[in-house]
Amino acid sequence: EEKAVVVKIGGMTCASCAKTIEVAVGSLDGVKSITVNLATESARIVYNPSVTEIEDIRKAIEEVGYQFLGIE
Ligand code: 9UX
Repeated sequence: EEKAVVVKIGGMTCASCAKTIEVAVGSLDGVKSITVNLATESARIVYNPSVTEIEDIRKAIEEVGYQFLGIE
């Protein structure tokens, strides 16, 4: 089963920031895809909630230095 969420992210100022988040979250088990949108400061993430919880995604974003601002 897959779930799609849009997460608001703070602290991104360039395309490299977006790429860093894509790699960090995209490498988590259970994350099928992530598309970061710098302009809207958000990311659309498709994942399997029985493998990776939203809490794990929050931690991955914070570990690389950005803010998890909640689910849209
Ligand atoms: Mo470049 Mo984005 O240092 O923080 S990765 S601005």
